[in-house]
Amino acid sequence: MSESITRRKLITSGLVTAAGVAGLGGAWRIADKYGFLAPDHQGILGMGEALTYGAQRILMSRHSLAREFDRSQISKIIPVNGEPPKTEAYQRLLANGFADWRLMVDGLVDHPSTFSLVDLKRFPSRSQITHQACEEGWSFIAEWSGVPLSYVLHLVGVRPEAKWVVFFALDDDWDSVDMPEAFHPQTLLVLGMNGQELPTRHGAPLRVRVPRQLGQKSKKYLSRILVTDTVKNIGKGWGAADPEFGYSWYMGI
Ligand SMILES: Nc1nc2c(c(=O)[nH]1)N[C@H]1C(S)=C(S)[C@@H](COP(=O)(O)O)O[C@H]1N2
Ligand SMILES: [Mo]
Repeated sequence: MSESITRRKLITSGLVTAAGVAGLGGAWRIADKYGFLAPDHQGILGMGEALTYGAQRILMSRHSLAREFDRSQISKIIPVNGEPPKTEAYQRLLANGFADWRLMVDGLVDHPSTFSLVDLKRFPSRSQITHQACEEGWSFIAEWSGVPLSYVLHLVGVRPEAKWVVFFALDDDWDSVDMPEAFHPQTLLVLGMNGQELPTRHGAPLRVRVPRQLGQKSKKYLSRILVTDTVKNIGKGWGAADPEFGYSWYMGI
């Protein structure tokens, strides 16, 4: 039955119609087949999350850009969410100016690699002034500079079967994005903020900025980037730590 609903039909008539035609279970399999299923879907009960993610992925171009602002619009007051990791390991890295820190990039790539801060600073850099909104209700505009994630992904050579890019942080937080988000031109590995080195509390030595999603997705204190075709074996298998605390995996705005 699912074969009678083509990708084109799914896009023109929508997932909800597909659910009507094929039943929820059928719509499910179709959404999964075409990559519209968020990793935290949790079966039929999580249909709402899947529909939000699927619908946005259909309606918004995969290449739509987050708004960029002028220097004059940069916020004077910049809030912070959370404290830098208190672990001894992080404190030691910090004390040494992150000279011993490495970013590991591995998984479904041709050349698993580790990069130092010096390596990353030599790569082509881009700056963007974007809005970061926290789910708690505050937000700010800042200038972020760094290396497009796509540059690093091209360097290590992502295999065709890869579906997700997972970020691991030094405070044990973790999260993931799909391939359109990972290769999106505004998805940045951030080394600097408002013309300065990235401040400790904003994620030094390296954070990611995913400006088309809520601040939660922009993980700080990165240590590893894993390219994979499944997130089922990480944590509870919901694509990020946040869904374990009741948030959705997809944070599109
Ligand atoms: N590693 C890590 N990254 C994180 C968080 C965190 O607790 N740990 N908090 C997230 C949340 S909820 C938000 S809103 C933003 C806040 O970024 P800021 O502290 O630079 O304002 O960072 C995100 N990245
Ligand atoms: Mo947040």
